Amino acid sequence: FSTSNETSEGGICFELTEDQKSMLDLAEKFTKEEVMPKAAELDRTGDFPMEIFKKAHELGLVTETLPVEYGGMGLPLLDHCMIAEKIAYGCTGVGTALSANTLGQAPVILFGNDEQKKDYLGRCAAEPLICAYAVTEPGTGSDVAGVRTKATKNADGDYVLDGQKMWITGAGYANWFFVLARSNPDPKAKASEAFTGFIVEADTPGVTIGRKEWNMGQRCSDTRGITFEGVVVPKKNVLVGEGKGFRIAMGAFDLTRPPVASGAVGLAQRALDEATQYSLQRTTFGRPIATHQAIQFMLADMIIGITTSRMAYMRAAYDFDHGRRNTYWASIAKCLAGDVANKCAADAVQIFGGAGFNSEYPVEKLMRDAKIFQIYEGTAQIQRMIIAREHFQQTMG
Ligand code: CS8
Ligand code: FAD
Repeated sequence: FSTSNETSEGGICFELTEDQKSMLDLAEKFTKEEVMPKAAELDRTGDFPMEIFKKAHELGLVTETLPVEYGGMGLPLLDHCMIAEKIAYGCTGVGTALSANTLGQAPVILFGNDEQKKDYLGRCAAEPLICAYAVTEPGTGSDVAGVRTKATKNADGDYVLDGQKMWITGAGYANWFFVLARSNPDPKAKASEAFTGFIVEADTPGVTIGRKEWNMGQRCSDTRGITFEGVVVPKKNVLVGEGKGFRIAMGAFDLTRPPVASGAVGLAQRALDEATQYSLQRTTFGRPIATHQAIQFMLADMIIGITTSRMAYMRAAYDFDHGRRNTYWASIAKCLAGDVANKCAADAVQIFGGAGFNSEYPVEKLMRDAKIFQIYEGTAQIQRMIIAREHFQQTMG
């Protein structure tokens, strides 16, 4: 990633560059024209937003994080986060369907060799292809070291995968997967040495994709289980080397938690805007509800949450773009933005009163869509656990 948003003196700079402004204008226009008009229908049907994905690909709105040498735009993570916020404003179901590609690509962007990047990132840049990140299993989610999918070496030095994955975003449409598997059966082996990360072609014999899961919200985003039975993966598709998978899986989160946070901010901003408009129109006791202090305070709390979580994701992305380990800020941003999005959506429903509980109005969907931001990419509890660990590490050296 290249860097931007630095003053020549190296101080703090909150100004956007002209390139960033025009990219964000493009993302906003795209959201208004392509995402918002279709969001309610996609929520009802649960259909995967493939047409939207294809248009976004044409405009460079899903390839911006890919390095230039492999056909992408090589934009900083900060830019990707701000674009993701714009799209999430329109619909976080669409936002997740589009952004999940970055999660699938992250292990390859960060740890792939030239040949792997050329093939797997190159094809995503050239064509509107979906890829997915397959780590979670039916028996383990928060505890990644509990992954049981097995990788065994065969006589040719290739690997054979057996196991099951669950809740994998984009699995039904993916062209390839990042898969984390246990390659060292010794239960005493350290997590940082026991797992291997693989790139797996979706059409490899033995890969079976499960049914689409019908979730509470973000319904047009595709979520499925995957079964691996005797799936042979060539050794050239191992990322970095045997035993390096856990760190790869963790490193990917450092890249993807900031944009997940920015997606949550997009949803929270939408909740604020909807609630503000409604509060100006709806009258009770002879005046707009916007004039009641209780309503104003709810709006003010939304604003406080949105602006601070926006700054947190920007800081997390900025550190990443400057080559600094951003685990601490990525978890702060993801945790704060997830909680803020849920509070904002719930308060927007409150401000709408009875209409807020009804599916004809937009805020009911926002509340359903918000919940997942406290669960996926590491739950709110796991983010707090990471923040506390990083805090003690920094404190104790
Ligand atoms: O298990 C870890 C964790 O992060 N759990 C949460 C799991 C999670 O977030 N899952 C998300 C799945 S993907 C998803 O939901 C997609 S949503 C749809 C797409 C949306 C897009 C819009 C944990 C709890 C942090 C780790 O727990 P432990 O087992 O206790 O491991 P540790 O002892 O902390 O670490 C073991 C070794 O790994 C090294 N490590 C840890 N973190 C990092 C980072 N970078 C590099 N290395 C790391 N961040 C650590 O140093 C340890 O190495 P040692 O060699 O042992 O010292
Ligand atoms: P569990 O780990 O069983 O946790 C259950 C509860 O216990 C949670 O509240 C959790 O916070 C709490 N808890 C667990 N451990 C602790 C602890 N040590 N201290 C305190 N509380 C704790 N995964 C992928 O790999 N790829 C994807 O693309 C993907 N997409 C997803 C999309 C959706 C819509 C969903 C629902 C999930 C997705 N996931 C994906 C999985 C997601 O990351 C996990 O669901 C999540 O990490 C939590 O894991 P779990 O469901 O197993 O819950």
